[in-house]
Amino acid sequence: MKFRFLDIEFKNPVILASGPWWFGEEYEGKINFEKLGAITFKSLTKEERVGNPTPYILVEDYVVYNSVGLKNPGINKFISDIYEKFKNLDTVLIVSIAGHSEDEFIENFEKLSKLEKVSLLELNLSCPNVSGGLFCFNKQSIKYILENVKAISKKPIIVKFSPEGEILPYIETSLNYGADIINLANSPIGLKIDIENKKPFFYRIFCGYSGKAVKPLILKKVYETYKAFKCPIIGLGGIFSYQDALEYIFSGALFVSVGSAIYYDYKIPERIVADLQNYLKENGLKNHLELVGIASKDSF
Ligand code: RRO
Repeated sequence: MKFRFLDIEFKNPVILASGPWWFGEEYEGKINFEKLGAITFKSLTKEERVGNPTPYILVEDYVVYNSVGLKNPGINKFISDIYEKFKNLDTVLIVSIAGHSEDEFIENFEKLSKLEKVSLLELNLSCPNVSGGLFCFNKQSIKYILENVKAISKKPIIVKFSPEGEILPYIETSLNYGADIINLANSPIGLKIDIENKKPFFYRIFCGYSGKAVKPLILKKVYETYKAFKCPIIGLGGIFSYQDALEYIFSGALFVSVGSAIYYDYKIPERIVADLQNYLKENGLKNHLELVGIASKDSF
């Protein structure tokens, strides 16, 4: 199932998404990270952030709501503690970068790109739970950040988008300024009402939501993006099984990323790897590459 892309060897196309597993904590010894194609740490900012007033997360049958607000230990602590713990794992490491300003993104990128075992850097331009987090809808911000980070390092860059609205023009800008991979997508923004208290459930009122319910919305974005640009895409949203993963791959995703599914069963990412492997074997394929975008070809 392994393949090379951007000079990096991936064991398989299954990525552990940024966010739900934080920095390991509760999942160490449960998720076998080395079975996965890559793992992405939760987004980092220059300074530690405590996040939004709790609750952070609510899990329902088909939706996971979150209002975490970029809670993270800050870059220095990540480098001294967390990176040290993970750096010798036999899987591809991806860091996710956030910031309150364009310049903070660049500063954070500069530090994180120096970490030898970090193979790819993801610019999270689409945090739904902090004010001003949606840099992905501002072409000037995209251009400024990408021009600067491209000048700092040759490591491949992922740009993570919101799935809401007309995103193709912003994806085009990202690709024009050197984005290597487009991540589709971050959590759309929704609302949860607490009917006992007759109030919004989360302190910031609106929240990100993910889980099974978001798959059709994001699959459409993957399909449209692949058709328009034939660019490398990470599909993320509602992937709970190898069948979900195949829908994304057939629509144009080169990678599939598993996020909040782990709140239901932390073995799901590994199960998807094993089931994809069986599917490829049964179909006489060495890896998934020739399946990418197969459903978006102009066949009808
Ligand atoms: O921390 C969060 O609230 C958060 C982030 Br940074 C993000 O990118 N996506 C999300 O759903 N939550």
